Amino acid sequence: MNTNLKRVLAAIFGIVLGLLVAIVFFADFNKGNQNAESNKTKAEKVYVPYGEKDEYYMMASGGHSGQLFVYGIPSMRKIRTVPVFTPDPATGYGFDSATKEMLGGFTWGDFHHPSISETDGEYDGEFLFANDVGNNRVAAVDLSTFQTVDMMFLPNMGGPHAGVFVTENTEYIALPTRFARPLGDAYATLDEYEEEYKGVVSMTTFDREAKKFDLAYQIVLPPWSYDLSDAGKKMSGDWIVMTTYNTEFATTNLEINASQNDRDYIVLVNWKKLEEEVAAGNYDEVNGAKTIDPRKHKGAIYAVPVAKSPHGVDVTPDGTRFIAAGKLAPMMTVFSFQQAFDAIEKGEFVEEKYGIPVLAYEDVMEREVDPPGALGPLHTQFDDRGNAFNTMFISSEIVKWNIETGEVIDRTPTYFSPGHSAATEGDTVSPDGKWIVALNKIAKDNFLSVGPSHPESMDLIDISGDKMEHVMAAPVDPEPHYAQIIHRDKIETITVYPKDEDRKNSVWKQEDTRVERNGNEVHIYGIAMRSKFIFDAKSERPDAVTVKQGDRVFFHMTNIDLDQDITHGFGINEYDLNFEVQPGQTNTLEFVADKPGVYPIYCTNFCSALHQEMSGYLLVEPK
Ligand code: K7E
Ligand code: CUA
Repeated sequence: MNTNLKRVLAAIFGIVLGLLVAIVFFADFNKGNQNAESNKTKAEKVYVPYGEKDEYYMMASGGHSGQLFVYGIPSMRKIRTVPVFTPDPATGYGFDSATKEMLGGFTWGDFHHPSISETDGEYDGEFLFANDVGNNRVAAVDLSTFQTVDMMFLPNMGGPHAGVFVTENTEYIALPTRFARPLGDAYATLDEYEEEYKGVVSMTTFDREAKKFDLAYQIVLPPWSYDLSDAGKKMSGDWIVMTTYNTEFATTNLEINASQNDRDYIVLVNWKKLEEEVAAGNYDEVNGAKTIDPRKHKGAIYAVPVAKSPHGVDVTPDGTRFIAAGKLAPMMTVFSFQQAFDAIEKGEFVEEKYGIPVLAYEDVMEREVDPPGALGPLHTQFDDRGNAFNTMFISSEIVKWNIETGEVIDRTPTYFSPGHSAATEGDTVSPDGKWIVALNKIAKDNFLSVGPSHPESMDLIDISGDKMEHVMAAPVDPEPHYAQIIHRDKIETITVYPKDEDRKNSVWKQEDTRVERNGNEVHIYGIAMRSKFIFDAKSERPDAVTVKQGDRVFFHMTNIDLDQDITHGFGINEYDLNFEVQPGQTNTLEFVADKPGVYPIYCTNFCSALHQEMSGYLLVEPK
């Protein structure tokens, strides 16, 4: 080949290569531009300018951390961790006397389902209820202070996983159990499972004035496992519905043995009727609880078959239907309350199980929704336009479909494996259809790596249009199972605890501070204020206390700084103790001074420029 030809070919090659590079460059540039454009719109949707606040609170359960996580929506910024079932050194929750007693000696909990108190089927923003699958407790968080104010241990339960959910006016906070156990802490071998083990539903009430739980009654059901349940609304307001699995009574290798039957059941309970039974004295007392047995109490408990091993059942905002999500059967089943009521009225049952009349599937089922390729439906949420949203654990997506027609409207991927999702005002009679947050079990490579175990992830999805739009993802500590999202206008917090001169153990004037000895009990009535502790104003050193080894010591501390956000901490060096008093609060720390020596006391919560000077001494005289 002559050099001229070579040059010509090289020139042509160069031009072609240049064009290719240009095309690729511009194509990429365009793609980048488009992404930048859509990223910009997404960013604008979640950006909350300084000085403004998020529109919603998201109250997410903290799973086996036993805590409540509070997030702002749409920014997805974490605002606070509220300790509920687990002691928290940072706030001294579980260290001061009141919260220590409330925790009942337990050091962990497994919180799955938050439920905000309701009035007329709307979140009223006063309290939030929490279930502890780990240690059979129910708790209430006061949403004016974001502090846990009451907790009750539930007898006869084996992990109240299938709650909490509240009835329309918070008449009841319901908690069905996950695992069957013999009643009253009795012993029975697993061979006696079918006869001796029971599935129990706890119906608790909450007195908002006294901020106290009460166990109204328990429903004793067959040893099926109950899964996430819901309360009826409006026309179905007197009812609760619960899914079951392991109706096979498997006692080992549940993975296989509890998935044998093609159908399990949805259990329908008329709580109003049972309330009347209990009021009429028709109950048995077991281990301190009033119990109702469907074999003795007719006309209030029914079952309807459902596709195998359902995980969740949710009542539509208008209260006309309940939707079961299949878990093992890849579909959502829509059931009609009216059809169920009609069948009950006519007395049309296919069989009876443990005294529970079973309705025919065809009689109650309205529609099966089976989007192709959508696998592992778990839970259902709603918008304001008649649509349902289902999380698909296995195919990692959210499916939006129309409740009336069953038509699938949209599908959007999640990153990855969502359990629940939470829609804004989603469990009320009027969801507002703005946002949905997918609560994913697996984050994989979404965030900076922190080693083999990753955080969970939450996807924020805009559901205000026909098409869902995935806007952003945020990491979250393990593990929010469920969350509720409430509009900020419904939450009214206080800024300081009101000054109450009659409050037990409180001291408001410096001259009233004192140390009282009663046998080997020493009570210190003290004040915490910027920037000192006063245990006894009359003493030469008001910020030092001397006790004897073996004394039982009570520090009753009142924070008299009635100013927003001036919280004082109270740590005792080497005594493994710390607690806090929020503005206007009185708290007590009780312990035995069993270690002789000199122990510095200091404020652990940065409160002023002289925070470092806010300290004192505990002197423990050797025996
Ligand atoms: Cu589905 Cu405990 Cu509500 Cu987790 S549960 S996902
Ligand atoms: Cu009080 Cu720091």
